[in-house]
Amino acid sequence: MGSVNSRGHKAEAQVVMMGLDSAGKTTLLYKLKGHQLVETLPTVGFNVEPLEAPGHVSLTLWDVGGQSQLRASWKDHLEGTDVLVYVLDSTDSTRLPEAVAELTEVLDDPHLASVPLLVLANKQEAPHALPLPEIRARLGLHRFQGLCWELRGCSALTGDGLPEALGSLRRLLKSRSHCVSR
Ligand code: G3D
Repeated sequence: MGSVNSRGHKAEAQVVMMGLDSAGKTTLLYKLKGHQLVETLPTVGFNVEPLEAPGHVSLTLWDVGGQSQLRASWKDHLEGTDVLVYVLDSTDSTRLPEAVAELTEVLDDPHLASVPLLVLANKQEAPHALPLPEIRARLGLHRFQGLCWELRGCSALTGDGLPEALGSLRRLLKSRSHCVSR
């Protein structure tokens, strides 16, 4: 907490957003910032953006999966993370097991042991998107029941669910001092 983000604002919260490539992290970031949708390029390494939510929120984006060298470097940046946002592609049931395995691996990191988690099931507007209850079941995070995590459906494309996701983010930020180790 309290670091200076890429525009020189004092960040009040460090949010790390992770997910497999193509989950929609970059699109989400720009939608949350109220920007026009942009042609996205694959995220290489990480982006840091101040998010204009109440309080300056610094958002760092990481691709996870298939990049073992990068993983070694992003793990160094997890210290000081206030909330972890994990983005899933609801339309890609084939890669869901991979996404869940990566999330499980991420959550094993000691830097994230008591960091609240927001899972965003993105691309919910797509006709073949997996419904939220199915995603919840396939996440297998019931062992974290009662701990600080939430699952939300959203669409970075239409913006549906994003106000609720920001509400969850704020709630999780507030509750972070009460979160117990997973
Ligand atoms: P990443 O940053 O996680 O790698 P991107 O993902 O933001 O680059 O998005 C990957 C692709 O998913 C992009 O499509 C993007 O338009 C699409 N996408 C992102 N969010 C949504 C969403 O909510 N709904 C749908 N239907 N698509 C979404 P392309 O075609 O450029 O690869």
